[in-house]
Amino acid sequence: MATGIPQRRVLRTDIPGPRSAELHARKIAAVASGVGTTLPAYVVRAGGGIVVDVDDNHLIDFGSGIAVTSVGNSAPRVVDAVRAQVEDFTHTCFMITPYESYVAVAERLNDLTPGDHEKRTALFISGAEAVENAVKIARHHTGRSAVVAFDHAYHGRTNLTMALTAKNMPYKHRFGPFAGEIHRVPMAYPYRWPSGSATCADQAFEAFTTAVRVQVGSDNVAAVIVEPIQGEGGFIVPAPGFLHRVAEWCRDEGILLIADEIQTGFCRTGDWFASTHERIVPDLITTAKGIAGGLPLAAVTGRAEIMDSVHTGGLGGTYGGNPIACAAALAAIDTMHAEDLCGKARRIEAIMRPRLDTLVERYDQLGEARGRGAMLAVEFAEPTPALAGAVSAACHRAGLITLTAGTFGNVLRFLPPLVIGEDLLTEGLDILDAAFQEVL
Ligand code: PLZ
Repeated sequence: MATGIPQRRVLRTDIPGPRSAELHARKIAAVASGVGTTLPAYVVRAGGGIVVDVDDNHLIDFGSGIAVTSVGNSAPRVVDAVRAQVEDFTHTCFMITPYESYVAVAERLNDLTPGDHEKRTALFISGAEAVENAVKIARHHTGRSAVVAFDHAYHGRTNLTMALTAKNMPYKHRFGPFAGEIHRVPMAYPYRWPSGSATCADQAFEAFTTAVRVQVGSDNVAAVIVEPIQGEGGFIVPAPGFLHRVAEWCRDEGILLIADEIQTGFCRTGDWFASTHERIVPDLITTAKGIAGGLPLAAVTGRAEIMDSVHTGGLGGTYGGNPIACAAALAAIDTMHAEDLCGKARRIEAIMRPRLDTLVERYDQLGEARGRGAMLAVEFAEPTPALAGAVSAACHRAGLITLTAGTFGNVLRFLPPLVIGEDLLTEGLDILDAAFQEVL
């Protein structure tokens, strides 16, 4: 790894340290309080598995900025590509005078996403914007308006994507009224399925089809949108076979299946896309986050006949597929190939998963460990955020960046950069062990 940052944890002050505390006071005075901060250690540099703060603490990164820096922060190929692009031109607007890198990103996505049918791609800036556009395209193509989303879903913070998102606090509370024609159905969430995990897939599928047929009417439904592993909802891996059956049923009913792979995509789960594990070939796929090594880029990729049904000029945006973000994406995708980051994600799982299973065995308060590749989590049995928050805070104090998630805020989730060194990964897991000992 060419990052110049030594790949080891160094604690020089409390976390956060005094300089971070000063900056945080400025943040509180200047930044809208609605914009929260998980760990107020202010960053000056980052690379590989390390984040360096203003007090020169070197923190171990188990968050990747929420699954974004999968190739590592300032990954060498990304830095070179961005630098070269910034010197050539920074923006023309692809809708005005186009450039090759946008086309090349579309070609790569058409090639990498599941299914060997003909595809087209449109580029955007944020994940939420990609989801909005996938819904626009699905409605336009089908001439139907209803959209079905799942319990525990997260799809963004814009008006339509808030409506698609399940959880009230903090995402939706007092931000309504929300976009209409969104219908919610149960997710096959094995750990919390009332009659137990064995019956989960069958019963959830039955509940899904009944709700869509009886309450909405299949003919009215443009699309079903689903995260193949639910991210913010708590790294919920659907009961085996559930999504495959949903996909087949949708196809029979003429309903489009949108896979939101914004958090799961680009090697995170040990394959290019998590849909592959679920044996589904979505009609439309939304991507963002890991796509461009930290630059803002998002995409909708889908069947050519669906994507091309929209009239010219119907899709776009000033910055969508910005040339710097496209250069970064091409370099990030090259890095994923060259460094076999799908293999690295599986290796991370092989190291982390037994350690998480041991925690579950050791602590009654933990319900289960789950996830795939480098998208792993433990869920506390109690559906309240207290313990996950306390363990996460203990990790932060010890210099390990961890995140929580879950409808009940009771899930500790781990999203290390896929390039993280194994020593650092193990050290992070030791810190996690110690944090459990401290709190429980
Ligand atoms: N779809 C599956 O995970 C973003 C949200 C963080 P944007 N998840 C992180 C927060 O609290 O705002 C996400 C996602 C899935 C859509 C999105 C939205 O992507 O790039 O944040 O708009």
